Formats: sequence, C-alpha cells, structure tokens
Amino acid sequence: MGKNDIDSRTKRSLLRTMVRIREFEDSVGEMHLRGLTAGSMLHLSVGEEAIAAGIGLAMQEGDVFTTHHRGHGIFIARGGEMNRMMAEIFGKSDGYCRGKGGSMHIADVHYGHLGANAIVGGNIAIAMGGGFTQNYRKTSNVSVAFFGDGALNQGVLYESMNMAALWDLPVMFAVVNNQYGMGTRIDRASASQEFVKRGESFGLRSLQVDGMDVEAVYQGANRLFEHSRSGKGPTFFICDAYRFYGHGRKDPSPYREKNEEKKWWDRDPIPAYKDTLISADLISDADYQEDLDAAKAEVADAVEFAKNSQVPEENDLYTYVYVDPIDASGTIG
Ligand SMILES: Cc1ncc(C[n+]2csc(CCOP(=O)(O)OP(=O)(O)O)c2C)c(N)n1
Ligand SMILES: [Mg+2]
Repeated sequence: MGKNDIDSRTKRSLLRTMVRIREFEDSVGEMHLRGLTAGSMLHLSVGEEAIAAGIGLAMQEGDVFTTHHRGHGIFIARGGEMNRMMAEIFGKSDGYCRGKGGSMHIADVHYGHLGANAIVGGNIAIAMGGGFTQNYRKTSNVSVAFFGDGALNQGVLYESMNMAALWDLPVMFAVVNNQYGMGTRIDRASASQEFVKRGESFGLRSLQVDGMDVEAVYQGANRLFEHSRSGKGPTFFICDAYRFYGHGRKDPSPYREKNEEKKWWDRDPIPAYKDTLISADLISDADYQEDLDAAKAEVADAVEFAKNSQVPEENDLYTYVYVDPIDASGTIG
C-alpha cells in the first residue's frame, strides 16, 4: 500500500461518519420543523458531510478547531456526543453549553472544539489562538478554522492568513464552499474565484478539492496537515460542495434554480461512496445496513435524551457565563 492509499477500515469509517452526520441532521431538521429546537433558525450541513468526515478523520488527538454556524457535522466527525449536541440544540440543561448556546455556539474543549460562532469569519481569529498555542507549546498538532464561502471576503481572514504565515502557525483555513452565503451565489459576492491564488499570495500551502469526494478531501487534508505538523506553517484548503437545504431549514431557497439543486443532489456524496465501496468488495450491503441502523438508533436515543432533559433553571441564568479569573489562573486576573 502506498503512503497516500486509504486502508479499508478508514474507508468504512469515512462512510459511517457521513451516514451518522446525515441521520443527525435529518432528524434535527425534523425536530426544528416540529418546534422542538431553541431559536428561530437552524443551519444544516446536509450535502457537506464529505468535508466534515474527510477533514475530521484526518485530524488527530490534540488538534483543535473552531466552526462557523453550520458546524454540527464537523463536531460529530470529531467525536461530539449526539445526546449532548441534541440537548444543546433543544436549549436543555444537559446540552454542551447547558442549553445556553444552542446550535450555533456548541463548544467542548475536551474534544478540541473551541467553539462554533455565529459571526461570519468570527471563528477564524479564535482558531489562530489555537495555532499560536500549538506553536508556543511546540506540539505537532494543528488548529483548524472551518468557515463558509461567505467568509472568503472578510478582512479577518486575510489578517489571520498574514499572521499565520508570518509566524509559521500550524493553522488550516478550511473553506466549506457550498456556493451560497444566504441568498447570494458565490460569483455575485467574489470578484475572483481563484481562491488558491489568494492563499498562495500569503505563502500558504493551498489546495482546492471536490468536496463531494470524501477520499479527495481526506487525502488533501492529510497532505496539508503533514505540512503543518512538520513545522512548515499554515495551509488553505478549499472544498467545493453544496448546501442541499436552504440557508436555514425553513428557507425554500427561491433564489436557486431547481435544476442546479438537482445537479448537486445527483452528486450526493453518501450513496456514491457506498456504491464505490460495495463494488470494490470493501464492505457488504449488510455492513452498510448495520452502520445505518446504528446511526438511526444513536440519533433516536439523542432525541429522547434531549426531550427528557430539563430546561435550565432561572437561577442558573448567570452561571458558567464568565470564567472566574481566580479559578482559571490561580491568581487574580
Ligand atoms: C459578520 C456577519 N455578517 C453577516 C451575518 C449574517 N449571516 C449569517 S450566515 C450568513 C451567510 C454565511 O455564508 P457562508 O459563510 O457561505 O456560510 P453558509 O451559511 O453557506 O454555510 C450571513 C451573511 C453574520 N452572521 N455575521
Ligand atoms: Mg456558503
């Protein structure tokens, strides 16, 4: 097996991770339509599973990351527990942030998740702090900022790229390019779509791949991580995909052509990859069914868990909002 070949266990994990994300997202979308989730918006990553699984599985223990507002799938790929995610999205006290963050602010430092962020581009500078820490502590870990094409024209991205390159920080700028920022198609928002050139102009190792092809994403991420882990600095990774639902679950996307949507649905990363693995005899139909059933059961448990969890108590309103400066450092900050 060559250095860049993917072993069959990893291939099945890539498929299983995509299936788990899809099941979670379909279910949480349904719960949203039934009025069971907190907040008026819910952003689903259906169609973007290959990016979450491909980069997520190429990451290692000790790596950290931040996400944009469409980050459920990314966290699932990094070990996020569905029970606590679902409870958080329901606004319940057993959620990751005790129900105070909701879908767009899930965080758990134990899994390296430094936080989802609802400000477009806002999570990028936070991931820079993660990269600075890895560098300062001389680890071989990386920090990944996951963000959408909407952040590609935000100043914070280029300030961050410049500093990351200047200081050789092990940061990956990972673009989940789903072609739209709310109702605006990428060619109506970006003066140029030669994004690789933008990264290269700062000296970042830059790569663009088909984000519907999970193996292309996984291999690309591995190559770029190798670059950063060996001390060669930051990378820029553009993965092209599509947002199968609207901006929010209830947005019917009147600004998109139906045949454009169909063209992308026809490239759904999950059935295509399943067929590839079955035809290559790497998994059987029964293996796939087993993984699908397990994912459905995991999601059903998460929904029950979230339904049974309590809403936060009123007297908890101000707890866990600020870090206590004395507890955090041992000295008064
Ligand atoms: C700084 C800022 N400007 C505008 C918004 C409103 N807004 C929320 S999501 C979004 C579109 C983001 O598009 P993209 O980054 O491509 O992510 P996607 O929703 O496609 O995953 C906008 C404009 C915001 N949250 N933050
Ligand atoms: Mg987008």
